[in-house]
Amino acid sequence: MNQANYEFTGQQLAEFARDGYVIVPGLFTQAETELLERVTEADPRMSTGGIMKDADGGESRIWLTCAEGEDICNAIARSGRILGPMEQLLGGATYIWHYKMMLKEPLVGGAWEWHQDYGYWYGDGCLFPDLASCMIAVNKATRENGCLQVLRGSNRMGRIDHGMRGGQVGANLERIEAAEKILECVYCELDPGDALFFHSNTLHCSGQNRSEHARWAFICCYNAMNNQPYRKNDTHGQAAAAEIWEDDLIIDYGTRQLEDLHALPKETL
Ligand SMILES: O=C(O)CCC(=O)C(=O)O
Repeated sequence: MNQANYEFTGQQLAEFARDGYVIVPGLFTQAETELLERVTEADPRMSTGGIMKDADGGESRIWLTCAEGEDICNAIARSGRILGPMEQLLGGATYIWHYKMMLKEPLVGGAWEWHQDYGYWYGDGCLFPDLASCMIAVNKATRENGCLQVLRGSNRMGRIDHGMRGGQVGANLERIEAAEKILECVYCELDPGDALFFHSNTLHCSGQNRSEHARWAFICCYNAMNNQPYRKNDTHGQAAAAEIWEDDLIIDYGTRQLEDLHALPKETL
């Protein structure tokens, strides 16, 4: 895969409209994915993140930002391999809503409740569900270490009500149970560098990580330019439409970032 100007085929676009997700194997190279993993390990803000408890007290970690910068995260989020398909999926110019590292550590990693991302982005003032995400596996994601699960076709249900569950926002359980009876639950097992594009109304969740292996995933989320929140939002959204950056910048910025992180005294991080 690994092409700068990647575009979804008509078949991939039809699959996304029908199923609410598309998996692209090997969208990012081993070198790119390993570098992202090493930058994450070297930057305690990223590798520690904030703790999100699931309903059983399991702990997932999340580092989320929409900060602009000449770094590996922005270079990936602006890669034509994601932005090309995103513009197709969202019908034109898009901007980075946020990007985040989702960390489930071995043995202790927590679950994510069933939810639609638009379940809470609606609350941020976006009038339309014209947002989508691209999850990139940093290390191998399996059923055992809590890979993402999606309800195939749930993107066509429209937005359903959400409420608090544990420390997380989850979708209405009665609706989930009814949907589970008629929609297939797909375990999205991914190899490092594989990408999962999913719609903001696609119901998704993930299980706890009781395995010996970490499950880290980098997720870039986008909004259509013509769907900016009607009220001010300090947490999400970069200022301008995302432009495609040169592909080489992923390795260039990542390498420089890693060197800078290694050069910094630990207490300054
Ligand atoms: O990392 C996970 O397993 C869940 C991610 C997720 O649900 C989200 O980003 O909306």
